[in-house]
Amino acid sequence: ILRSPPALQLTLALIKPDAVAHPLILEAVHQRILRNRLLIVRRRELLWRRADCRRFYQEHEGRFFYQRLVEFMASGPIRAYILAHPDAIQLWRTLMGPTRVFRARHVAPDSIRGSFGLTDTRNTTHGSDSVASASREIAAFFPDFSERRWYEEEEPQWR
Ligand code: 3AN
Repeated sequence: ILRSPPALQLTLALIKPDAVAHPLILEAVHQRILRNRLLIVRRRELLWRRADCRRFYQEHEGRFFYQRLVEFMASGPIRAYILAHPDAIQLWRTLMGPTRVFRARHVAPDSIRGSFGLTDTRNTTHGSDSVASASREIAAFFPDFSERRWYEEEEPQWR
């Protein structure tokens, strides 16, 4: 029986400056993306300006770690991906592990953050937490990207 494959969901993944600065960690995180069958739709490396960090993390404005987070995310190159998978958002968040590094090391020691996270701020990766934030975050990093055009013109080769 031929069944149509499930629709692909998109998520935004970031590899943060702590990991981009270390080629072996950068490569290890990239391999986890491939190994777990996440499809790499787009990818770019960039240096983030502070103003863009502030906007991206505006929901955390006022939290004790906000300034630290903005300084850190602008401190060196980051890598951004659009990833696709039927369950991309949840799958990538599971691969990342918990936000807090102490928790990550204890409850998910083999996760990305459990393996490579340095502190609660320098925790290796970011992933969108909902469909709404995925589309907002994808637009922030890939302003020319159109999900509809991708789905119609490029995605069919994967179906
Ligand atoms: P996640 O990245 O797991 O979705 P958020 O959205 O709550 O977590 O936090 C965004 C980022 O803010 C985290 N990735 C981390 O770098 C930083 N952060 C969050 N909570 C803390 C904390 N308690 N102490 C320091 N930094 C934090």
